[in-house]
Amino acid sequence: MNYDRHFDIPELSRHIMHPTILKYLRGILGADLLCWRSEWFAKFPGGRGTEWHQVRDYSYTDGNPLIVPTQTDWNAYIDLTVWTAFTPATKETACMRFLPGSHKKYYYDEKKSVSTGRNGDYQHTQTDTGFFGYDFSEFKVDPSWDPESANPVDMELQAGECVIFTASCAHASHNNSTERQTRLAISGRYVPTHVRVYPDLEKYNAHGETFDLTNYATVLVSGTDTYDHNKIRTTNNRDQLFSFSQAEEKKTMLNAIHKICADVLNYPELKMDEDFFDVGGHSLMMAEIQRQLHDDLKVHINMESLFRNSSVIKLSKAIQPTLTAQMG
Ligand SMILES: O=C(O)CCC(=O)C(=O)O
Repeated sequence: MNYDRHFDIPELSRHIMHPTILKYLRGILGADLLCWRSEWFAKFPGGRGTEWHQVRDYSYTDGNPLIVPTQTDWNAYIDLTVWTAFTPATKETACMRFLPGSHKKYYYDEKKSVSTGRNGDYQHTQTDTGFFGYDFSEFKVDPSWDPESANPVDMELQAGECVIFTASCAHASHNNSTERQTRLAISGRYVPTHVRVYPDLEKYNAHGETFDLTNYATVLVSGTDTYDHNKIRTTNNRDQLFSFSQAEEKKTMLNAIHKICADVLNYPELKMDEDFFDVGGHSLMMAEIQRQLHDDLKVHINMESLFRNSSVIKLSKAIQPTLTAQMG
């Protein structure tokens, strides 16, 4: 499995901290939150969809619970997954499917002993089961229950959109019936800080792999941790802080705007408050700046406003309301 790449891919380090994601998570789970895992899910052309499953504490993997609340009941909804489409997710390319209301009842019992998946003696990429090496239907409480008869809802998403759900809600994905379109999604998994993650485990087995937890840690994505149940990492493998603060966001944006303008003006020493027309700018260059702002930063500024705000600082102030709206 491709777990926890937010430690080594800077874009994912930032993705798990995205302000819009956190805004919604805080609204549901409260202010103090950990990201305990990220996973990516690729569905290649012709690939099989993920089988229906419902997960409470991830003990389906090898029998050990992986997330255990300390302040609420075992069956309280303490986990949220943010599944973000990095490519369009349609019925054809394997969008997610959910059974509305299914979180209120356990259709699957993850603690059951099953014959497939737990022996660890395989590579999930080489198995033909519907759940990465497991046959999740073996966990069904009532083997005759058919999820397809429980009114599944398809969740089609554009690239960049996400769906937030508790893994206790039965979910699956369609097959990828296309010939050429891969569907890629990243799931970020979050819990409140009172939850113990991988409690008392040094390693665990899942999907045919053994995961050593020696260097494992959670990331505090919001608020404070007063429980001290889990190791927390503040930087990724490149020593970059896990952070997506507004100040940092503004600085990043200012640098991005500066780079576009300095490149287009062919003037690397451009100062932040220097007027573009004083360093050789002309209307064709302004049109190119407008185009790159749109294509690279996804902000539109009209020509009249661009001419009135012809320095990096002024430009950044002029487009700030659009950026803030984009950040939600
Ligand atoms: O993307 C998929 O096909 C499955 C995703 C999933 O089951 C999850 O994120 O929990």
